[in-house]
Amino acid sequence: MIELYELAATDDKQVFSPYCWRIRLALHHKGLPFKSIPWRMTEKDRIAFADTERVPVLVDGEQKLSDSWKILEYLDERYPTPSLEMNRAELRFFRHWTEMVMFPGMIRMIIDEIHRTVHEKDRDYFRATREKTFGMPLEEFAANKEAKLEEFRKSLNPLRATLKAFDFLGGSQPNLADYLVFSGLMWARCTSPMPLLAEEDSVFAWRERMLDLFDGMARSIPCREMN
Ligand SMILES: N[C@@H](CCC(=O)N[C@@H](CS)C(=O)NCC(=O)O)C(=O)O
Repeated sequence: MIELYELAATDDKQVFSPYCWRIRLALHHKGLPFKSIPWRMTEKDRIAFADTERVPVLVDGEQKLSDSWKILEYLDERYPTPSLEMNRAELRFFRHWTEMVMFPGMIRMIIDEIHRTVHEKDRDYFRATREKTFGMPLEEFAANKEAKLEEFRKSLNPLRATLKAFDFLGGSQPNLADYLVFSGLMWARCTSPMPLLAEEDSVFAWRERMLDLFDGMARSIPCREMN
């Protein structure tokens, strides 16, 4: 069976990495059963066999793959039906939009909460590496959440406008665009108590539909969000 190494909190079931969520959703989309292997950031030795220090890592027989992007390409080539249904240029846009606009907009509100969520053995490592990256204490980086929330919600306007006309970014059914964006929202939902979406928002309604997919798979994951 396919094995997926995923970043987990103290609870093995609380998987929260947006990069791992992409793969988890793609596997469900393709109806491929897999075994989730919970992993923590300080367990580099456990994924060294795939020549990486980061998850996701996917093991499929002889194949040992890292990097969410390479894994998605592999899955669509090896298991073409049902397809993830996007052409490569569209896909690239959604990847870059999530990684360059959405994730940076979110991390400035949730990084202190991610620190509370990670497994206790990862906490010092997480603080040290992220404070080095951002050049300031996590709490300072995450200050003024309310003002940032307004800005973040505005950044979702293109998504909002699209979801007023379609149930999913893929049209009547979800495709990889939906999974890429939803994975980012799962990152926040699993790690932060602050609701990022207002209940009357069309993005909220879409997220509800995404939470219902695959028999409520994403809804069943332990989360910290309060709505
Ligand atoms: N470009 C990589 C990024 C993967 C990544 O950054 N994974 C994080 C989890 S969200 C990780 O493993 N971090 C370990 C660390 O920071 O040491 C991908 O798309 O797979």
